[in-house]
Amino acid sequence: MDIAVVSLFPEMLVPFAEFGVVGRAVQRKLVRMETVDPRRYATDVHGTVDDRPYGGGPGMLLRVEPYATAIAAARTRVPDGSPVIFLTPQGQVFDQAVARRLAALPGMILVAGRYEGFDERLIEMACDEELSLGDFVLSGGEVAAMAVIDATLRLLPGVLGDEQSAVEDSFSTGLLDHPHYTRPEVIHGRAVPDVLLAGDHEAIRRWRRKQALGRTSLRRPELLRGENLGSEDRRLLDEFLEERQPGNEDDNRPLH
Ligand code: 9D3
Repeated sequence: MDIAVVSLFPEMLVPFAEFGVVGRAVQRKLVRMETVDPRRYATDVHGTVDDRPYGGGPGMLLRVEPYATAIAAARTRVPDGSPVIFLTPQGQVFDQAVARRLAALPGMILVAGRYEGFDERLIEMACDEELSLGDFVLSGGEVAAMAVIDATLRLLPGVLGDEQSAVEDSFSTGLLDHPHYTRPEVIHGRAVPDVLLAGDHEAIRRWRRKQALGRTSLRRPELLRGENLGSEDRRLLDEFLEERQPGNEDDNRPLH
């Protein structure tokens, strides 16, 4: 996949493309990432990319011309059929289903804004799709672009290598994750749940499924609304909710 990011702060993307899962994907040439800085396409000597809003009001807007030219330059860096995706607070909320859709593309152009955002005519002319990370205020689109890239690249064949974690991940199951424990067996009086130590793998699978269902039901009930739980899932969730009395912290209780 070829990705071009249009940004006034291209340096923000450099360490992102160097480390961890994304860094490895770049190294292995499973993805090509480039940045295009609209300031380089400004027409005046000062490299002006912003201007004051018509109608008044606070803040500055991003001008059409430098961004339109930068996006045209970005088009030459990605395959035909790569959509131009603006990161804006007004966009569709990014989720795992969107990540799966993007992972099937040959490439994409991500456009990150700053200040109060874009002149609307740029969006009308040059944007195929707007994405948001959710209802909170960022200082610009770069962090959102990195989140979109990260979630998308993880779904490309070969990117995760041996860790086939992507398929078993929360959200591919549609549920929140179950709790995890590693050594030591007891810390600050808190023990690892017995079932995880006993070696009964069917019991462990059931316990994890039950925890995942229970936590999803308590913390993110909207994720379960669409789901039609099977008979085992319904029984496990009923058990979880039954066992959850005030004061019963079950396996997580301190041992003193
Ligand atoms: C505080 C300024 N807001 C006035 C009503 C508007 C506003 C403009 C520009 C708010 C944020 C931004 C910059 N945000 C992004 O570029 C952005 C974003 C976000 O803020 N939240 C969630 N997803 C995204 S994607 C891009």
